[in-house]
Amino acid sequence: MTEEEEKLAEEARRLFSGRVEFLLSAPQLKFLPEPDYPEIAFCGRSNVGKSSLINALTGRKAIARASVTPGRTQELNFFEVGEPTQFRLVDMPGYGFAKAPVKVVAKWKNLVKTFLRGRVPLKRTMVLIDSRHGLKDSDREMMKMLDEAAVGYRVVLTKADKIKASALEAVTSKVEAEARKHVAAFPQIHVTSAEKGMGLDELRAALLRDVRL
Ligand SMILES: Nc1nc2c(ncn2[C@@H]2O[C@H](COP(=O)(O)OP(=O)(O)OP(=O)(O)O)[C@@H](O)[C@H]2O)c(=O)[nH]1
Ligand SMILES: [Mg+2]
Repeated sequence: MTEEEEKLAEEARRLFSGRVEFLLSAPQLKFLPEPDYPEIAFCGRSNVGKSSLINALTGRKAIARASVTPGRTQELNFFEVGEPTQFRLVDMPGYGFAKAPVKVVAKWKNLVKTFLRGRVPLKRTMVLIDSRHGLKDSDREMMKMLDEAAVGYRVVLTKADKIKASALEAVTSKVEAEARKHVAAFPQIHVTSAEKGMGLDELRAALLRDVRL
């Protein structure tokens, strides 16, 4: 990290460890909060670790519910950061969960896509990818949708503690190479572990930069 990045990271660390409060859960678009603050959305396949990453970034054990049951997060969950509020984090329902009923999947998809495409205060979207699995077709579909809607996103590898360093290096370059082909994706990807805290300082700093755009 450069000196400027270090400064931003320090400020971000202070913010994320300060006030973080659950605001509301929106099962439908009509329940969205007023678009008063910049927002950062976290999306990705079911079980990829969205809720865990939000917990880890904010140093809370369970501010966003994390579970072993895929498909647990079924609404858009909003969290406010800062005193006074500086921005909001949005935990989204996961996609690509094969066992969910077709109707439920269609409902989530619609909710997620409509939100990501049309949400005015949305500053950036995090597309989370499980390090062990790399990019799946459902991720590519999501990335393509974000490209087409011109919604800027960062690709974030999760659960980096679960694989060997050599495998992690391989998946990182592979995903990075593919991200470079997507117009709305950041060329650099983030490698994280909610469990071990890997990559969190850099990601917090990047998020703070994004909300201030
Ligand atoms: N080892 C390890 N496990 C993780 C990490 N992040 C998440 N997990 C585990 O992965 C499982 C799913 O995590 P969640 O955070 O609930 O995933 P999610 O993306 O929010 O899932 P849905 O809300 O169902 O879409 C849980 O059992 C977590 O403990 C990580 O960095 N390392
Ligand atoms: Mg979740």
